[in-house]
This record gives sequence, structure tokens and C-alpha cells, in this order.
Amino acid sequence: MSTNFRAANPDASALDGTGMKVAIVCGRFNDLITNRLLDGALEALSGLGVADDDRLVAWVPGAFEIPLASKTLALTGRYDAVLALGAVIRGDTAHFDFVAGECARGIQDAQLETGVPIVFGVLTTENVDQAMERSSDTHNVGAEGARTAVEMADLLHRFRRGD
Ligand code: INI
Repeated sequence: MSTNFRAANPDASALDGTGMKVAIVCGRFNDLITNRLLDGALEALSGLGVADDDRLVAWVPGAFEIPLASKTLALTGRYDAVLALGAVIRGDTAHFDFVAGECARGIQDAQLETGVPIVFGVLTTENVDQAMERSSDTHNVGAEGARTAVEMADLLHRFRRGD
């Protein structure tokens, strides 16, 4: 690997969320799963130094509602990142593809339009067992999303500061 460059974030593996404000938008549908994602996310944010008072949790009915709530929070300018958590399980619905696809598209559109990182911590699985596996203590997409939120917030701050 070449070392002949200047890295924007040379210590990207040493994440520090101290002073960052993070909003979490969490789908209530399949809340057995989304509560596990939320627990993983909150624990990870604490471990990264994000203060309890700097975390907002907003519940929405389901994954389809996540993009609008996330975009609205991003537009307030109060958050360094938004973390979207949800669980779309194919076994539950014939409109899986619409709900999952629109959620993903809406989140991507919202982060590109607002310039605020909005992390896709939404499980899209075939069944509940897969969703349980990906929201466990050993593999938790909520915790992974928390790390991504802090990393992306830090990276964009560096770009804007001109580091
Ligand atoms: N919402 C989910 O978050 N996960 C699902 O698996 C799901 N299923 O199966 O339908 C789901 N549907 C609700 C949807 O997100 C909206 O809340 C609803 O359509 C109202 O707009």
C-alpha cells in the first residue's frame, strides 16, 4: 500500500465522539429487534464518548417513516449525525421490497440533500432468526451504525475545517 499521500483522517480507527450530537430514528415495527439495535447503538455511542444528553431517540411507526423523520432532524442543524434503525423482515410482508427499498433510497437521498450523515442501520432480512443474529451482543448492526455515525461526522467536520 502506498504511503505517499496526506490522509484526511489518519487515525480513523481511533474514533472519538466527545462533544458530538447524534439523533437516532428508530422504527417501532418489529420492536423486539429494533430495541436490540437501539441498545447496541446507545452502548456503542457511550463507549465512543457521546454524552447521554447529546443523544436523542425518536420513534417512528416503521421503516417507511424513517427517511422523513431523519431528514427533518438533519435539517435542524442540531446533530452531527443521524442513525436510522429499523427491521424489515421479508417473512412478514408482501411489500418488503417497497418498504426496504424506499427506506434505503430515502435515507440516501436525505443525507445527500442535507449534507448530514444519515447511517443506514436498518436490517433487511429473510426471517426473524437472521434479524436476531444481526442484533445480538456479538454482531449488532445498531452498534456498527453508531461507529459509522461518529466516523462520518468526524470525517465531514475535517473536510469542512479544511484539515
Ligand atoms: N415496517 C418495518 O419497519 N418493518 C417491516 O417489516 C414492515 N412490514 O413488514 O410491513 C413495516 N411496515 C410498516 C411500514 O414501515 C409503515 O410504517 C407503514 O406502511 C405505514 O406507512
